[in-house]
Amino acid sequence: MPGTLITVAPTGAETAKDDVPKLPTTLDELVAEAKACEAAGASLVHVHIRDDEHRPTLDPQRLHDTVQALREQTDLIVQLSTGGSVHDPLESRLKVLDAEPDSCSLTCGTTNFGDDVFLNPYPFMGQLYQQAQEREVVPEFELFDLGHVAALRRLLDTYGLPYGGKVHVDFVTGVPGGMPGTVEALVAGVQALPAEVTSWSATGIGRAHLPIAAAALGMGGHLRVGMEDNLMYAKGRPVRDNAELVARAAALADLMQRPAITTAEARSLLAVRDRRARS
Ligand code: KMH
Ligand code: ZN
Repeated sequence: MPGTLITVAPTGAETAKDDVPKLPTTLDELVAEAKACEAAGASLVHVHIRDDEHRPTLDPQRLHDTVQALREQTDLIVQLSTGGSVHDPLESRLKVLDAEPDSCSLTCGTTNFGDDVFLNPYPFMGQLYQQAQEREVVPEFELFDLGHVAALRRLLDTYGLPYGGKVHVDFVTGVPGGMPGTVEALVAGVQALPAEVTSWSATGIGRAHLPIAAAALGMGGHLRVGMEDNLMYAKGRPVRDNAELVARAAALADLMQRPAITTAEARSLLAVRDRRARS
């Protein structure tokens, strides 16, 4: 089995800074956290940004500055969320790629999201996918539900392969309204994947975090961890920072004899275009 790609999702859009002051919401906090996560074994960072009041935003200039700062100060693959928050309009989400990330998330269907709805109509997915192909941005297909696998298949059949020819998907399990964070649901999802898929990762929201990580490692999958998905390190013990979640994932991967891969190996696994400045 291959080594393990560790993705960190440090911030998300659904947790308030007031509730979790350790959440990295400023650019300085995000970059510092990203550096620590890279040192702990992460090779990809999934990014949501916040405004001066720590509220989720898709402000184009801020997105651009964030991509540049992460690219200058880390070697992580920079993946911007095109999901944003459940309140972001589709038009703003379609402008995210203007910031020229290495990768972008692309959710493969609408999902109930607690009391809200995370909207992803098929025409929006198609538009975003074609934009990613044209701009040579590698998508990570986010699968929140089994039906999303069918939508992914339709997308690949209709528009062909992503830039670089690799197809990487991420199972986001345990969202209230999506597929449960169980080993059974993950196995069903993996078994249904189209043949074009070259790599997959998985995350479990909240208490599903560790069982899903262990199952993914056992099945040859990769890992996503981070405070977007999990705010508790253990029962009664809040997460101190993202790096400790990455360090735990790396230790688990080591134990399973699938050590964390380097950023260079991750770039090759996902076939991202090299946008780093040459010196
Ligand atoms: N914040 C969720 C509504 C993504 O980043 O693409 C959507 C999300 C998925 O986090
Ligand atoms: Zn996200």
